[in-house]
Amino acid sequence: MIRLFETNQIRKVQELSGSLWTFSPCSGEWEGKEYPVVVPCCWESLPDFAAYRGVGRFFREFQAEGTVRLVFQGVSHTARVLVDGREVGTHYNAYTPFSLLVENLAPGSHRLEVYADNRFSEESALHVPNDYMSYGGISRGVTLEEIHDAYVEYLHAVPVKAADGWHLRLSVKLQSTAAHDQKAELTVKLGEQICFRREVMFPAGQSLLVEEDWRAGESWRAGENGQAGENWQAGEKWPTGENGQAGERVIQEWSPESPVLYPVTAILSRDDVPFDDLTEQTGFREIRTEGKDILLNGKKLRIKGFCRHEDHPMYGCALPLAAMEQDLQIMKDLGANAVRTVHYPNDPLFLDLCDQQGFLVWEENHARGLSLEQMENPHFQEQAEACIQEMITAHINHPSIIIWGILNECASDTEYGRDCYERQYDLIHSLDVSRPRSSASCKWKTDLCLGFPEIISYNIYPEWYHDEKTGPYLQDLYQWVQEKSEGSGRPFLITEIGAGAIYGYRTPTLCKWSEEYQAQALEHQIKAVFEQEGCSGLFIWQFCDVRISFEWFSTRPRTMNNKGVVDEYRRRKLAYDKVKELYHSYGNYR
Ligand code: ADA
Repeated sequence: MIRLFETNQIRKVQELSGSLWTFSPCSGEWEGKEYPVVVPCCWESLPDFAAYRGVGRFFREFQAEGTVRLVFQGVSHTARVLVDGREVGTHYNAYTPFSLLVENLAPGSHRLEVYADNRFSEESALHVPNDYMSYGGISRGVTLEEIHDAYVEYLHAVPVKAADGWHLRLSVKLQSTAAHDQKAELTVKLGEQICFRREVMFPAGQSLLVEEDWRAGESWRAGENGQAGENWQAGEKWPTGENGQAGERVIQEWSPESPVLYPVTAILSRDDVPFDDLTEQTGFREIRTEGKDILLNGKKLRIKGFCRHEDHPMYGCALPLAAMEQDLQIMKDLGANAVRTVHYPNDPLFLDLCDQQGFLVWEENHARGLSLEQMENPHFQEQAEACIQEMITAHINHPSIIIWGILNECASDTEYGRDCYERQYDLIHSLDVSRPRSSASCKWKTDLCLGFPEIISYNIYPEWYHDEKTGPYLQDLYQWVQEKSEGSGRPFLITEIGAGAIYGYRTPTLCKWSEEYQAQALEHQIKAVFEQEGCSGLFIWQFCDVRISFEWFSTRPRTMNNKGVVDEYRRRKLAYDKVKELYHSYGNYR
């Protein structure tokens, strides 16, 4: 399963994941041996490969003819893709999607091979030995699409609240695969309501961006026959007028309390015969900052969040839908309303779950704790920026995403680092101005980048890495930010706070690593953050214990990051009930 809704009614799409492939390691003791695996799959899930770092080959057959588009939601971390033995493309970064066009396939069976590489090297500036695991494999879904001589590459529908009601800023990227110029009709619909229809001219083999501002106003009319489209997801009856004809409806806002989603579809046709389409979902909600507040639909938001890695002892980073939903259920049970996708863009299925269930998301590009030297890697800028580009292009429609983050705990205290932050913030704005931007800093009062983002965010660990009391420590930082830094007057968030505990380690000595100590530290930390005037909330570090790179063993018992409120099997630690009580005692708004 790739998405929670049907993305295409006309374009033929075949899912290649969710089925058996063959995996074969390319080095080591078992080189060349073949294993059946169900993709998505991290090879660490296989008994012999729990610690394999290298290249792995995944292959299977598929039936197709003509031009096809292969879409990979994520291969960890570097992919080389071959069809019938011929290389058709490569991609770097486990956490962003990519697609490849393969033309002129003869009718019949073809072989798809994916070489996934999870080694660390200078070529990989973002996947480095780190406080989380860089798994190996095809970690997210794969599809095969049948393409005609032109197709919709993406459809962006960004809601904007204006004085005259809701607007949708629509951008449709079209791609021609033909050797000659051609014409087609492009229609974009919200549900069954046509937003616009227009003739488009494709220069041979080129792409085309069609943009339109569609005004929904306060109300709008449903389709002529009064029916909802087949993709209608809002879970409610489509409005019909008195005689069963089209009815009037008021746009319903998306919010945590009422996460209403609307399907948006782009259709390409010729002589009224449709030949390609793409459906996305949107939610009408407004997220912006005003003074020191983050406003969701005009209300002052209180974030009660968790940092969550995509990590599971049985699946590595390739979590199946059921495991994703279980994580969401646990976070909701804990009283949380938000998740931070540390430290990379997430699987679209998880974001779909958040959209559907009104769970707020801070999504960030892939980077964790890179030093100045690591940021000076010649590949760093290009890889980090490609990640932003791919993240926003793929995820801009998710109403659950309310903040774009960049460069967690990187060298924001250096001049070179500052240039990188500025470029990346600018890049986000060139792609999406509808959401505030931020970065989780650990640079205390030496951060040079606080003038760029709309929201100032800090990772702090009082009562864990040092023993200062959280209240005064936070107050001191907050005052410095508001009175002496370039971030003065902006919203302030705690993007990490927490303490470690080894599941099952109980002791009345209240020493660090015990469940008792973690529960006490989190109680102090959460209360201090919520009591800090002007602070918009926090993301607890972290949701569950996660595996880390072996190189990080020295400060990490079990070579795990043990700051989860649940352990890696999602078993509750003592802190669970304390966090639950505190999170439930504060509402979504301040
Ligand atoms: C940092 C970092 C996290 C994690 C955490 C910790 O703030 O952003 O990825 O490493 O510290 O556990 O120390």
